[in-house]
Amino acid sequence: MRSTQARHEEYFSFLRSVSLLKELPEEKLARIVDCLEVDYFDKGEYIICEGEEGNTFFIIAKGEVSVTRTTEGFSEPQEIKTLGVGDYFGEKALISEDVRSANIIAKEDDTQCLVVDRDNFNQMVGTYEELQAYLREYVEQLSLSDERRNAA
Ligand code: WNU
Repeated sequence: MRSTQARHEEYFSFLRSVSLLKELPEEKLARIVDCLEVDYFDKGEYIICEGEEGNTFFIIAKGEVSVTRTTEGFSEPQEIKTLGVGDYFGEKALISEDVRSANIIAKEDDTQCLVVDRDNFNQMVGTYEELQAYLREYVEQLSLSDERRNAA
């Protein structure tokens, strides 16, 4: 059995490598590690379903996921992109206070995600204006590209 200490150090250094979090001070990052949950998904499993309510933010620690979304003119949701280790998702529902705007589907067995709940997400970004501004801008861009895709 791996010690709590070892687990803590492992996730701490992993989170430090995530570009979004690289500026966070040590104690902030350590707090996030304390509050993390790890979720495991098999290939084809839905991590997020479009249209559902969501209160969590995810960081991929292992594996790959596919992002798909309902698109005008297609009967099936269309793949927008794939994300891998160190990428994150689920920020949009939290920031826009809206339902999930896309599906996230595991592409591999034993895909692992670090899960941060809304309160801890708010604590994480809330005190950092740059981080907040960055994510808000990004989320706005996502809405625009969603519209563009549907108009195409
Ligand atoms: C896209 N349109 C929509 C991605 C991840 C993080 C950032 C892009 Cl900062 P949610 C579904 C999630 C959504 C996003 C993610 O899917 N997503 C997209 C798109 O073109 N969502 N509507 N690309 S990957 C991605 C930017 O995280 O958050 O809570 O759940 O709506």
